[in-house]
Amino acid sequence: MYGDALHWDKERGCHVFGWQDKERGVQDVNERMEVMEGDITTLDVDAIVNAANKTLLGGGGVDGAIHRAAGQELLEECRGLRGCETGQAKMTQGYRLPAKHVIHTVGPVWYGGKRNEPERLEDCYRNSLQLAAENGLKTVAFPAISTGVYRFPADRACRIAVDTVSTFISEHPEIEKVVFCCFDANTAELYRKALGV
Ligand code: AR6
Repeated sequence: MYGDALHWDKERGCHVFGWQDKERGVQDVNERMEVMEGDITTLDVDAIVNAANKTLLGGGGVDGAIHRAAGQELLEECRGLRGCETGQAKMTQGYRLPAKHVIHTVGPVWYGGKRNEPERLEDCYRNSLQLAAENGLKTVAFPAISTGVYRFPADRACRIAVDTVSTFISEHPEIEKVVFCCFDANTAELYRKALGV
């Protein structure tokens, strides 16, 4: 049996992956994507992705939660990055987070879909994974970028996330696992629908 699902480690107080069958080799793309409901700051993965704003200096939602959990040093490193354009991604260390790195990406604000919002959202997922791959990272967790304060319709955003991630990882077997970490049951259900599980 393949026992690599995320589970809660009581002693460490974070979510970790279980045993992995190295003999199994490259897996099916669908098996390399996982939906979970919870707080992304609790995940022990190579990188969690932050749905940031262009300043990269923190904010509300998942951005606020990540900065609070990682501590002041994250903000200090972010200051040196001098912001980020919509659809682009930049990486920092994870500091006090169980995750080793944070990949900060800036999702598009939804203005009705006529300002290339879907393309910019695709860019967020692709550029974040590109950065992960370039740095030898194997496990990455995403929040539902742009679906909160930035108002991108969640069903469409989830489909874009799943399509873009599956295309990327099918071409990059070195990315072992991508987690879609949802803060609510409704979003998790939309991801399951998009994944057909
Ligand atoms: N773990 C996982 N998902 C979370 C968490 C968490 N701890 N907290 C919230 N979410 P949002 P956006 C979900 O608003 O729409 C910030 O102020 C949330 O339920 O965080 O890209 C930034 O600085 C929703 O499903 O990001 C920007 O200014 C998803 O994360 C702006 O918000 C994204 O919601 C970015 O807006």
